[in-house]
Order: sequence, then C-alpha cells, then structure tokens
Amino acid sequence: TIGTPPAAFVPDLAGLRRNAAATLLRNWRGSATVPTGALYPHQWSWDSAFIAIGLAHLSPRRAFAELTALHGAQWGDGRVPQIVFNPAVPEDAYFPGPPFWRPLPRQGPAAGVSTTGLVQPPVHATAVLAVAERHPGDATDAAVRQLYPRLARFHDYLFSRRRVASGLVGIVHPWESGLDNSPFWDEPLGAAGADLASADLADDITGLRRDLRHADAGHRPTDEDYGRYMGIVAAYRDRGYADDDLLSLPFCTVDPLFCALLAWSEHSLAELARRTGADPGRHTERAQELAYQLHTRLFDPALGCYVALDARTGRPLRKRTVSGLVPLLLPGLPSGRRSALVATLTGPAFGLGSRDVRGVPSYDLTAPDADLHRYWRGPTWMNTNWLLWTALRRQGETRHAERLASDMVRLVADAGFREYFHPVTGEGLGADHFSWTAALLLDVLA
Ligand code: 9YW
Repeated sequence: TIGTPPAAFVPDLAGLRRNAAATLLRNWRGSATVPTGALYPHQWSWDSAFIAIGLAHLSPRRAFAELTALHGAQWGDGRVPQIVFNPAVPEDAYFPGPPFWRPLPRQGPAAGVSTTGLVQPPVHATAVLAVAERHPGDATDAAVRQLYPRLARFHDYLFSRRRVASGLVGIVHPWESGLDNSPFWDEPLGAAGADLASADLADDITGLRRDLRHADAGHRPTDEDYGRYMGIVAAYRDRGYADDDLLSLPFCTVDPLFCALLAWSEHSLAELARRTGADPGRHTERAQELAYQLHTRLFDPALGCYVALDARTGRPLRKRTVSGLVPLLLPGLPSGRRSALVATLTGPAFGLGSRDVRGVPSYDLTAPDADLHRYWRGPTWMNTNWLLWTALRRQGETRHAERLASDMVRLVADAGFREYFHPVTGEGLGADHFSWTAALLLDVLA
C-alpha cells in the first residue's frame, strides 16, 4: 500500500502563546514566579532571569518586579542566592528547605529573609538588558538605575570571591552549575565521596526528598547524588559560607556554561552602566579577560567543545555536555571556534537538524553513560536550547537557529510546557506547567 505522507506540522501559535502566558500567570505568587507549583514552590535565581525574558513580552513591569524581588534577597557580600524561600510555604514542602541552610551568616541576606547559600549561573544582567531594550522609556530607565548597582555587586562578588584556577570563576556545588547531575560532575563527586564520609548525612534521603513525590525516580538525580549534594552543602555551611580557600571545599570546579554566561552578562552590564551614566569600561575589561581565559584554557579540540575543570586537581573533565557549547554565545570567538562548535552541535553527539533528534540534548547521545530520561544526562531542556538558539542567531547561523526554534516549538506543541523532554521521542518529562519553558517559548515566538 502507498503510505500517506505525514501531515505537515502546523502549530497553533496563538494558542501556544496564550497557554504560555497562562502558565506564567498560574505560577506568579504576588512578587515572583515559582518554576512550577508543587515541585519548586519558591523563587529560583536563574529561573527568574529566564522568566523575566518571557515576561518582557507580557508586562515589563512584572519582568522588572521578578528581578527586583530576587535582588531583595541579595546577601551583604553581594551573592544573589540560588533559592529565595517563600515564608508562606511550609518549611518541609521542599527539600532541602530553610532549616538545612541555617544558620545564615552575618554577611547573608537581610534579617527575616530566608535563602540558600549558593548561587546559580548569572544570566540576570542579560535578562534586564533584554527587557530594557524591548521597552524604552522612563519606567525602564528607573528600573535599570535601581537594578544596575545590585547586578554589579553580584558580579563583583563572583569576580573577587570565586576566582580559582588563575582568572577563571569557580562554583562550589553542582547546584551552582544549574545542571545538577551533569556527567561533568561524576568524577569530582566520586572524589568528594571520600571527603564526605564523616559528614552528618541523612540516612533516609529517599524519605526526605520531596521531588520524588512529584516526579519519576528514574528521571531524577539518584539518592547517591543527593547524599553528596547534602554533604557538600554541609561543609560550606559549617564554615559560614566563607569563600576563603575555596580549594579546601569538597567540590570546586570551573564550568564553561557558568563562565560563558558571566562573560556575556558582564557585556550586558557594560551596556546597563552606559545607560545609567556609570563607567562601562571595567565591565568590558572583565568580560574580555574572562572570555580569554575560557577560550584558551577550556576548549578541547578533540571533543569539539568546551569542558569543565576540577579546580582541586587541575584535571579537565572531558565530556561533551550542552554546557560546553554555550560559549558560542560570546562575541569575538577565536578563529575557527564557531565552525568547530557548530560541527559538534550538528554532529552525531547532539544531532541538531537530524531527523531523529528533538532540540539539543543535554548530553552526548553517543556516550555510553547517556540516559535519555534522566534530568541533565540526556533530555532536552528549553533554557539551554534558548541559549543555543540565541548563540546561533548572534553568530549568523540563521538556518541552524531556525531549525532549533522549530524543534522547540514542536516539542512544546506536542508535549506541553514540560520541565524537560526525551531528545528522541519528544516525550514530556518531569514537572508540567514549567515557567521557563513557557517564558522562553514566548521569546522564540516573538
Ligand atoms: C533543585 C528550578 C531548578 C533549576 C535547576 C534544576 C533544578 C533542582 O530545578 O534544580 O531542587 O534546585 O536543575 O537548574 O533552577 O527549576
């Protein structure tokens, strides 16, 4: 028999936009947006930046409110915390909740504000600039004047307190990378295991974990991962979240996505400085200096992407993860770098443009330890896809950018506003009604 050709895919764009807006409205809690209702009932740092990029298409006022609320929890030392806990939510609704992070130190948030002691990738200055560029006017100028000094203090903290490995900026926990169980961290976490043997770890991690009540255990980090996550936090907490002698912590690495987003956002900060009459020069210099270190020390020509570094041992962590493609965002790439990254992106590891792959997976599909259902070890996520879509457009790779945008739209049209997606079947995974999926889709559709 003659097969019927597959029906052409015609997404209902107006319906998608409407549902994206409804998702963001549903997750708004009065001053900020939760990533998704039951699983993550507080405010997360880099989620809020992505959410603001989407809110820019609905209400610039709300976009600025989102980031103003986040910066209201900024620590005395400048760090912008990974999670701002909502005091109206029961302390055991999320694990590890506020009690685990206490005591917060003197250089912590204002009295009465409850947060974690970690940070997340700094994409906030870029988000503020994106909202500002879309909505010129007095209200925007006022919001930028208010936010610029806070953004600059966060970056000052990172550049001054988190410098490791001569000039690169480090992270002290897998949660700080935003890609918690990325294969990058297997080796340093394995090594940390020994250091953590004496840490006061909960013996019933499964019982404590709230995520397992809302998502399939096979799609989440393992209990062993969680045990180590808790141990690493405990070591940092017990020294008052002090950043002296970072290499003596059980985990200290350099992540290409974190450094690339910091360099990119530092360029955005230069533009925000210009708008407020402050000196853009120091931001541009810092951005260029960090990018130089990233390009010369973290690119792995044999893998065709950037890799992470274990700052404690100096060893490169040689895996192909989506984080190692994100430096494609940066202006002024060394010669040949753009084509090398695009070749990796469109080759068998990530499969952009191939018939069998949906969006850009979080990890090398050809790696023996890829797990296409498990969180950051294979599935396709909208935030990293949005970063690469933006990168491809900035580098003039229009055809690849268009293909990626259509994959993103199709994934959501087929499976909904899910937290992540199976990179081959497109099956929706993790939570539903996920804020950054909705927000970034709005931006792609704009
Ligand atoms: C956690 C909220 C966060 C994201 C992270 C993602 C996950 C687990 O969810 O973290 O419990 O914090 O890995 O990038 O910000 O969406």
